[in-house]
Amino acid sequence: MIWRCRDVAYDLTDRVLVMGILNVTPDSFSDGGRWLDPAAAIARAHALLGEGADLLDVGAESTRPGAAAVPADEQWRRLAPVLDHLRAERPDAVISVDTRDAEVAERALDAGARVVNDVSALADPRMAAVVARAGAGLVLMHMRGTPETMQHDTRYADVVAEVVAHLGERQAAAEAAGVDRACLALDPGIGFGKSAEGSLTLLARIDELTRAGLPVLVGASRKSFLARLTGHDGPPDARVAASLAAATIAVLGGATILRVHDVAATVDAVRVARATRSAR
Ligand code: HH2
Repeated sequence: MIWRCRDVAYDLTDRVLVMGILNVTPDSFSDGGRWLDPAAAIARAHALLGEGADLLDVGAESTRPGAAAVPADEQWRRLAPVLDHLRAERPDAVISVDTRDAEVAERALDAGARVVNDVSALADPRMAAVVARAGAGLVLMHMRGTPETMQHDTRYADVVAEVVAHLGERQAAAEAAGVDRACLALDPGIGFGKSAEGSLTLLARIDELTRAGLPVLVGASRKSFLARLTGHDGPPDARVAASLAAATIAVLGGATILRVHDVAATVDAVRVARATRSAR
């Protein structure tokens, strides 16, 4: 299985990618404000790459429950110095931009990004064309509503069936707009309009998403459903062990891209999970 992101083609037949999270935001749920200063963000990017991140997901808009949209200009003001530095210092590093805005995606692709991570799965009508033109990788994530409204109703008749159907429809829309199937990855959107039980069910049945034959990305890192399970209601960075358990389960279920805050620890967990999968 190949995932094509411009000039980079990942063979995910026997490989799991670790995507390190870099939130250049004042308000992200886990690390808000820590990397808003460009110098701190750039240092963090180098650290994540040093820990073994295969790619970096750089975002300038928190999508935690209840968060309001950040205007494209403000997103770009936060992102530009970080992307410019990375392009100059680490042109080999694969950068994903976490945005719902085609304008931000376009600017980031012009600045060397190779992936667009769109948690709205093409809500912006220009997004597919922007991605297609660049031949970039595209992550299509399931979310019901917007970050502002998504937790209002988290009931589903069958959460897995709804997510699979929605992502299938979004995949078809992306392809119809010219995005190469080899560039697509699917994501169930853990915590996006889901109850804790819904997130757990999606993780438990992640193999049902892999049946589309596309790479599956899982973003469970430090999310609140893990705190519900462990009973620890401390800060999100106290959820590392629980996140590693979730990462391991995702890999055993066939996920091939993990979006995480704790890269070094996840790289080790992935090695064990992958070896176990191969030893079956
Ligand atoms: N989760 C978050 C943000 N972007 N993208 C994908 N594809 N999948 C996810 O699960 C996902 C995502 C939320 O996590 P984080 O970036 O740490 O927080 P915030 O949205 O508050 O910045």
